[in-house]
Amino acid sequence: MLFLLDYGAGNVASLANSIRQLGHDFRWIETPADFAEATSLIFPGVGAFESAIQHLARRGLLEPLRAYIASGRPYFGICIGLQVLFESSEESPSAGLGIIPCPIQRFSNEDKSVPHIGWNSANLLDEEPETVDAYYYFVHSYCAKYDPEKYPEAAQWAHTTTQYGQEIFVSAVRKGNVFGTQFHPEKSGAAGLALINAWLRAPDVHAPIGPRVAREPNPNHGLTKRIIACMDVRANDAGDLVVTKGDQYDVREKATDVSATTGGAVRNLGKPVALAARYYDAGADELCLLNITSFRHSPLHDQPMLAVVRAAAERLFVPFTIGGGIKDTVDPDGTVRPALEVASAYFRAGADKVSIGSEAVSAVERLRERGGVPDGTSAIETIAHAYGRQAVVVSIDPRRAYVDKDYAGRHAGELVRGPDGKAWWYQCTVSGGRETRDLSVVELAQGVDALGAGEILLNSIDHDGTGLGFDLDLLALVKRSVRIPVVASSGAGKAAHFVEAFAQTGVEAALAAGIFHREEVGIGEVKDALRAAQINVRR
Ligand code: 1PR
Repeated sequence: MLFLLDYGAGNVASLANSIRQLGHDFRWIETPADFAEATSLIFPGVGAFESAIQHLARRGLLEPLRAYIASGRPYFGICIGLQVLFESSEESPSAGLGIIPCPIQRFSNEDKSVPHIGWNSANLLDEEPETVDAYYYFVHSYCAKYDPEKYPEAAQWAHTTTQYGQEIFVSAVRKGNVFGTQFHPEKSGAAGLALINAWLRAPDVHAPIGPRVAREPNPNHGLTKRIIACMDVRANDAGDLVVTKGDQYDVREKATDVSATTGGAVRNLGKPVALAARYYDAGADELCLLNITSFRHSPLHDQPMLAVVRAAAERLFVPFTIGGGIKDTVDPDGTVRPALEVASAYFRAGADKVSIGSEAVSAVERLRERGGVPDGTSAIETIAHAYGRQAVVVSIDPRRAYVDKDYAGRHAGELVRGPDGKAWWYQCTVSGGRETRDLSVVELAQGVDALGAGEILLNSIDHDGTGLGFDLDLLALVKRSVRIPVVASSGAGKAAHFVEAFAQTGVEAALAAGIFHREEVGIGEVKDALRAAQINVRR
């Protein structure tokens, strides 16, 4: 019987969905005794190394896991499920299982953004010449460096390697009964499903291992730029959850451009799960669902939204982010729900990342009041501690604040000047742009980086829905202010806009909504334009 090990933190729903999709049965390891019944085992560890080890130890599963692997029965570890095989991690004071004698180390952010998020190639070591296996989805800040001179025994375990920046790391291990991937096959589309299927069919095939020699990094790594489709979701006036889309965040139909019967109604562009499935089939690298009116309700009472996430997770085998209302909330009956609990509900339903908006602004305001010293209580910190920083996206909704040409106020150092002589700074807003704060986008971006966010989703209220292109000044400003990946958002009107965003600002991903919903531009068309401009994208 195949068993899955769920240590209680992280999205294991995706792997369960993939296995069901492939037509296999499985059971969950619930007690130490269950290991005895397992004839094969997958450990889909998502999250942070420290929480994983502590959860396993607390539930008495760590030693049975070690004994299971030593018994020679097939084991497949994913992400943290691979990392626990190693002796230690810079992420944690707890020791790993020590099966592979090598530490897990943090990527250097000298030459690149960390975490490493996105689709990268895995290169097989036992093929001649080293062949690219396929593109898989990675999301991690720590890795096992591939270094046969320093860690010769560990290098014997390496099955594939991957290059990020100028670092080469072990992206899959295979030896005896043990297989493990740093990437997430359950989130890697058709290539990932094929890999899981191959292991399920022959979990104990032992590949021969050839000699391991040091490899020189290529001038360019294989990480691709990501194209993300975003769905803003809210209840329409009939109470159904629909995908909507605003112009500069106004999602209601204008009385002038529609019939008198729909004027003023919430714009309805389709059903969230059906649209998400369409984007998955069209080759979207990621999807994003934003519950744009969640600030009005307690999201844990927002069962329709959780149901949407569950249904989408059954159909999507690429990562997806859920945003809106990720903050400490109080239920109508007075029950306090910490942000971590809200996020956990979404992760359990199948989301891979949560996106925090308004609460991130408050957290950075509090951080500034404390002179830049984090206190560990913000939603960003608590969720990143439990699930790893790569699971925490911060969605920023800035708006241009125009000032006189002789402005000398607090934000004078961050002014951007347009060709027409106008000057502005980018001011942060909350509650979908309804309120502004005396906080600039640079202060917010650097603050959330310091608090432990893994990625920034950078909207622009000025450009949203205009089709005029991304706000390149804004993207460049934020990109050079932080060391975490930045996702460009708002304003895409044609494929060339994606090319200019990547080429001119170096952002890691670009997101669009309106043009995809209205089928004006396809995801394939965007990728063709990027490929023609020599920008690496996943096929
Ligand atoms: O504050 O944590 O509850 O999160 C609320 C989330 O909802 C935030 O991520 C915020 O950006 C989003 N949101 C709130 N109100 C709106 C609105 O439109 N009225 N949508 C809203 C934000 C921007 C993007 C949009 C891009 C691309 N929408 O999601 O998809 O601008 O659009 P385009 O390609 O058509 O130009 P919290």
